Amino acid sequence: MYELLKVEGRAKRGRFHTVHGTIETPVFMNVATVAAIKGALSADDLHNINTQVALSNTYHLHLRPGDKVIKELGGLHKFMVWDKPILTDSGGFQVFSLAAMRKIKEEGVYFSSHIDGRKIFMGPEESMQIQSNIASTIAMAFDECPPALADREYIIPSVERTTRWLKRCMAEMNRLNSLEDTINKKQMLFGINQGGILPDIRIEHAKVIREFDLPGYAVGGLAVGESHEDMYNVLEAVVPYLPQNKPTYLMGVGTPENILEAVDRGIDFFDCVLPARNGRHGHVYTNHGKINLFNQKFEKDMSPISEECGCPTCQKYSRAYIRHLLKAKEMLGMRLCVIHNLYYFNNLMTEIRDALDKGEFAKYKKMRLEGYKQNNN
Ligand code: PRF
Ligand code: ZN
Repeated sequence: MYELLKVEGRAKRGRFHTVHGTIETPVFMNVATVAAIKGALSADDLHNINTQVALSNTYHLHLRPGDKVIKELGGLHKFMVWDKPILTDSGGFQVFSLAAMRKIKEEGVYFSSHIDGRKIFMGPEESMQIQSNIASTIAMAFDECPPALADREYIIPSVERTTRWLKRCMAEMNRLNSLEDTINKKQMLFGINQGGILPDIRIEHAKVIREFDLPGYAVGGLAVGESHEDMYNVLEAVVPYLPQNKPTYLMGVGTPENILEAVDRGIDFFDCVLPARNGRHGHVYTNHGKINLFNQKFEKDMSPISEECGCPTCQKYSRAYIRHLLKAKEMLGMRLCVIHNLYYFNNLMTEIRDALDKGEFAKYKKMRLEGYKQNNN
């Protein structure tokens, strides 16, 4: 259940109640694709950096260790020792981006595993069954994310199929939630809006799926290679057609700039691999742009990554030491950078929520965007 606490323009400050606790929105979900945050972070680390939601993946967990194994062991929360909300992506997107030899049919997608080449079929029912076995808090609908440059002729039938798949997801989730041995009988399903960068198709699709009265809706199919301007235009067009009294989730986005712009256009939930991936490469975020810790100029720099940062890394460690660890390929170097970066994103969302609470989001957004543009590192 979503409480809309405050609005400023289209920006929303909300609170989403789940069986695994309350999510304050806007929120950045921390990506744990294979039930692990890349960079050797533990569940304790996640608590220490104020993570609210972990995001995991149907496709990856189905392949390894297997969703049936996770179910037998009591579900993903118990398995990864994380008691707060978990959102699972449906597998559709990962099949399209990772698997080889995929074939899309009305019933679902046939593909080969990227791990051992084994042939696999996944349709809406399979995706729901896997997510039910994993027992995530929020399950995502099984959709098709069309390529960035797909034309109308490709997108229209694809979106229509995604709608038919959504109906099948709903029916299957209802069935699974009523079964005796289902771990999370209150699992929630979010629908996914598609339609490429074509506003009319986006709006038409939003009108259809909002009638399904799901607990939340995502905007998928963005950040797949289109310009930022196209992405913001789609959000401006489509978000007004998604329910304001429910969470909206922009899948796979993005940079701090993207997040500020998308919050301004009515988005509540975000996720992105960027902070963890950049952290593993020694690229760390500050209020004045990203810095590359491999840079020679940090060799003798005993200051923290950011003087303004409250993260566990910045309380103790210097740029010079972390740079040394990274160059020596010591795992601790990556770990300290990922901890800082995820904290940075989580803290950005805290600041966004505080600004919305005070009715000062516009001012906050302007201040941050100016800081990023300066890039005085
Ligand atoms: N669909 C699903 N997962 C996703 C996307 C999508 O379109 C995207 C697009 N940015 C990221 N993750 N199911
Ligand atoms: Zn820090």
